[in-house]
Amino acid sequence: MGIAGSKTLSTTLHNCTLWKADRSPACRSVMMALDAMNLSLTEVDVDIDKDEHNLPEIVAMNPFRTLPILKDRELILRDSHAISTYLASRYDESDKILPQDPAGRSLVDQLLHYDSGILQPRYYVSVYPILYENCRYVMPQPIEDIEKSYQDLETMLTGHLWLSGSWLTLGDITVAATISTSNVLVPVDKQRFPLLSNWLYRMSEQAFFVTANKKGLSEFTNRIDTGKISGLNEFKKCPRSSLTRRSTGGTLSET
Ligand SMILES: N[C@@H](CCC(=O)N[C@@H](CS)C(=O)NCC(=O)O)C(=O)O
Repeated sequence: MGIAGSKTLSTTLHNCTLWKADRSPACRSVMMALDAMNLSLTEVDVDIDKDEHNLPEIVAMNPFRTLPILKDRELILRDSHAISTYLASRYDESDKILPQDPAGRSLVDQLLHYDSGILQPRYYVSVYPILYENCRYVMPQPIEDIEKSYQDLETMLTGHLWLSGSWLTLGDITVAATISTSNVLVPVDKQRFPLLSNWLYRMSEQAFFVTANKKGLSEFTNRIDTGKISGLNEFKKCPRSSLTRRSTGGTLSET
């Protein structure tokens, strides 16, 4: 399963483990990148709602207490953007989703910095009061800020199918994880942001979006709509492979 759903064989990264939570957009961006590159590794679910990201073994790897975390032999990375670019530059041979030429690469980096510096902080300001402070609504200022991002992205998409230009890259994948999640809180208005809305639809049709984003997104939506944690019995802190996740269409099942 590649970007266009091709049936090339998956490469298993035997030394790599990813600690992640499906409802987290940062984690889903890495999972989508893995699926787009046909890479598999061991995935371990960490339940943020049960505070598992504060367990000593997780904090030892990431004192910032955030997910995702990647371990490749002795290397530990604790930022989704660094993780995805590391995996792509080390293990992806296609040179497609992370171009090797400096100009193409800089366009992707630009989007990743935009996600990390602008989109993610605006998303967290909007969602944390709902997730952790019993707030039921997104406040007016965060709505305004998120809509400013939608306007930025609408401008970036003028004359382009993809945020990175003529083909889909890690930049699109990363932004799609954040925006598809922000969209649950502050819906992308089709009339005001037609290019962004169409781009999000195109992204949602990609095979990797179905296998790696859809389930976590509906878990997140359910959490926001009801305040409840869906499918509690599905949260298991046991390893499974990326391949298993993909073969079940993004749903969790035992290996
Ligand atoms: N810039 C970091 C952000 C990571 C981050 O903040 N992750 C969130 C989940 S999306 C988290 O772990 N939050 C902890 C919490 O909700 O308590 C990245 O992209 O990896």
